[in-house]
Amino acid sequence: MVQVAIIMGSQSDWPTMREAADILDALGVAYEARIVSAHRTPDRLWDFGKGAADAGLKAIIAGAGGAAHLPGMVASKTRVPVIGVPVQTKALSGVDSLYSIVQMPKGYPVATMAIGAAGAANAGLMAAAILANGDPALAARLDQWRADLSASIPEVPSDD
Ligand code: RP5
Repeated sequence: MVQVAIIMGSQSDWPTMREAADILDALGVAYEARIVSAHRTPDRLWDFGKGAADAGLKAIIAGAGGAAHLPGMVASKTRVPVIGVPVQTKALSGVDSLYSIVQMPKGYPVATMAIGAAGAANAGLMAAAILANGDPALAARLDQWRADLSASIPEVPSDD
């Protein structure tokens, strides 16, 4: 069963959100990716949020840019943990997206990542970490991924 959904406000968000998908692929975590816009497809958003828990989702990664209402609106419709990714915008460099996602009112949390590609990759890791709590094999793969990253960091800077 697919336990992670990656949703985004627009096709234009996919190059960023693919970073989350790549991490989940690397860790062997199945996911579904869908375009669900808070403004352009509000009915799709409502239906997705309403059905998320019954569909068996354990984490939702939601990325949007600008007036980035998608993560917060999904969080208002489901208790499934929502991980928000502020997509970097041209006009305001993603600060608009960050503020739109991070300032949720008490009661409806969104776990907000950094702006852009790093935030999307970390969203994938966060979703994997949530699933790893109940999946020892995934926990081992995530531990190995972290150890590999650590081992890849040189101790001495290079001029090359
Ligand atoms: C938001 O508006 C989307 O999440 C996207 O980041 C931004 C721009 O969308 P497009 O005009 O590129 O479709 O809803």
